[in-house]
Amino acid sequence: MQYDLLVHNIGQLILPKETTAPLKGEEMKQLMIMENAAFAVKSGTIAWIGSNDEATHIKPLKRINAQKKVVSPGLVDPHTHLVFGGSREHELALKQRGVPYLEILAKGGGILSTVEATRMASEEELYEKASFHLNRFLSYGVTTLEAKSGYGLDPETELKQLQVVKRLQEKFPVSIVSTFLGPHAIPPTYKGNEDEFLEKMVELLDHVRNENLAEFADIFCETGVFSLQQSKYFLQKAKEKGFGLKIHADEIDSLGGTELAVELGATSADHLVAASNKAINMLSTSNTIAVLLPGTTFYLGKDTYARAREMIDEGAAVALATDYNPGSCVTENLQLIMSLAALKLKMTPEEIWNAVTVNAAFAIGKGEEAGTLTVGKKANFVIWDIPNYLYLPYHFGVNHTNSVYIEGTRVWRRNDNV
Ligand code: IZC
Ligand code: ZN
Repeated sequence: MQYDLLVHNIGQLILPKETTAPLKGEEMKQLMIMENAAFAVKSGTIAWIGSNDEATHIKPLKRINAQKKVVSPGLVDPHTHLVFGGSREHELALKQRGVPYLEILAKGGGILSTVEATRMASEEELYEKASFHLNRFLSYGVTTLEAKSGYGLDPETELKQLQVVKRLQEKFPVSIVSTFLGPHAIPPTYKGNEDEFLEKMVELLDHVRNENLAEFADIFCETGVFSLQQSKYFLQKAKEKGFGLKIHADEIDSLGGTELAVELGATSADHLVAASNKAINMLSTSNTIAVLLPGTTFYLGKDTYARAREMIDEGAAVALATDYNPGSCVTENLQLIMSLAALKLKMTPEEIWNAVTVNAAFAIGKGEEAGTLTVGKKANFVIWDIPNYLYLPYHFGVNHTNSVYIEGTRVWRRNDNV
């Protein structure tokens, strides 16, 4: 076959294991890699994978010498709040004075301040701003990500956000999965009438579904936001209407959102810092993926992190994400999250790579398409400026990306002056 591209002289090719379900427990502890590898691309798709020796017989149209570097699938970020107006740098001083996240929200700041800015912004402004940050994600090696709405809290603005995601999907090579997070906070005008607001968001689900604006539905189940009962009501309705389910669960208080996620067969339960023993046990016997967000715990200045070790050791599937948002985790750097996972969640490098590739892809319903490098899959990959896969979480806070390819085409490259 005449291949378009051959990537050869790869020191370590991170595959990871091809699977039809997320990697759980013990499976997460093994990372499938090939040493001295090569692979070929035809029409944007991986067409051949083998040893560097075998590759000497291949005469492609174009070749890339990976110079013994590490190559992995494009990273997958399964939890971001990509589209929003404004920023909240003024809240940093409040945080330094010890004002809790939920108190800032209760006083009309936090999420509600971003809601105001998002309502004021035009669709064009939101699109331009999100584009800038999406490109930054790409520079960190992310080729697939999830993007949530939730800064509108009214039909018009929620749809404006989802429309921006749709335009980004059409315009950018990055693959974007859209999530409707209408019940992200209670708008001040509905204080005391929370159920009425929730009903409005349930009604909006139909429109979102009919217009194909989101694949997943999500809710913020937390003290002072939505109760466990309200979360159950909303997610059940979303399930009936054909949405995949996600939930912001047990981030600050242990309300039982993780247990609810398992009961409803949610694709993922996210945060889980305060998840109970029972919740961890339930996760381990389900296919609901624990999406952990250690950047958020770090940014909120908390000492207690999600119990990743217990989750994995008991047999759960864990993925990692940035939670990129203007309030509780302001970064697009998924590589930094990988370091925090090593340092704070005590995850091993093998578990971490699985958590940002194969498991992250399953956490957004993209397990068949993204997260692994196999013959037949899209040639979305990253060449890393690191000597081996252990190195990435170890050397923290910088960008190790050498170059990023989507469907065999280079979409980002490190400037040699950096
Ligand atoms: O804007 O604060 N936790 N939602 C739930 C967020 C954090 C985003 C924000
Ligand atoms: Zn979030």
